[in-house]
Amino acid sequence: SHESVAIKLEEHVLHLTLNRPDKLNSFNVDMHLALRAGLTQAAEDPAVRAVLLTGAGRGFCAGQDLSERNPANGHTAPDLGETIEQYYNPLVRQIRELDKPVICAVNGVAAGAGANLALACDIVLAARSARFIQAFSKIGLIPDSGGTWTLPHLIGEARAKALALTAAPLDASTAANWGMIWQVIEDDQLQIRATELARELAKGPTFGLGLIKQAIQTAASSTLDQQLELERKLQRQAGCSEDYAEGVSAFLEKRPAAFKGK
Ligand code: T3D
Repeated sequence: SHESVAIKLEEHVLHLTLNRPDKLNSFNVDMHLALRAGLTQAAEDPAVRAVLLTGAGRGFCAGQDLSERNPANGHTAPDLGETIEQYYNPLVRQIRELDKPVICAVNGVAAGAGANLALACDIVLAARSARFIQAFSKIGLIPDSGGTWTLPHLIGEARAKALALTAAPLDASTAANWGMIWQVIEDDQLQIRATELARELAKGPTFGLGLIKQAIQTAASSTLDQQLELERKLQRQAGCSEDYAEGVSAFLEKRPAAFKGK
């Protein structure tokens, strides 16, 4: 049977592969619901300790499936506020609120909401041939899925505005040089390297990694003083974890740590 998101759990990594390759993995309702279900599984299943999001075929994700928005098929304009609220915003919130690392392997073009979905993830690797396109302005829309927030935070207002206003494609190495993503990987190595990274993180102190993610995300809206207070609170929690005790013991015994994720 055809699934619009292929889901597989292997070595504590939940692989979520957008799987509408002949539509460049653009979003229809079915793919939204499938991805949402995958992210819910990631949150609820303790066996999941990292997520790897990628796309099948030559593209990562081309954003909204525009064939579902063909004006010729309807008399009134769709309420995009409603589709954003129902479908796009929940995905971004799920990724940001998940207390486990989310790695994104951008295997090809990432356009519109597809680009911003990638930027919502914690660590983004991109294939050398991948492109990021804020395609929205070409059809009269604005960047959504958090793009107007992630872009200026990651690359600054000047670059964010130019990308969003012009819809100019950004190649993967420029994206990495600008600090928009973590690394560029040669095309034929991307899935291998992304899987290695995800498996490595999945063997990590998952509880502590979740706290790191939370702390860094909170910084964007905090003063230094608030952040120092948050660090104190979260470090207290981390210090009570089994993995902290194991990490210190392993260091002192000069052996690799065997983390349990709690
Ligand atoms: O509506 C709401 O709910 C609001 C939310 C909006 C969120 C958004 O994401 S809005 C932005 C939507 N996305 C776009 O505007 C991008 C449209 N696609 C493109 O500009 C290009 O396809 C790409 C730059 C991504 C890739 O170009 P290229 O030349 O590599 O491939 P292509 O030939 O254009 O596409 C291959 C096929 O995929 C093609 O179908 P065909 O001709 O082989 O039958 C193309 O039509 C299809 N495809 C690509 N993107 C979409 C799509 N079909 C439907 N919707 C798409 N977004």
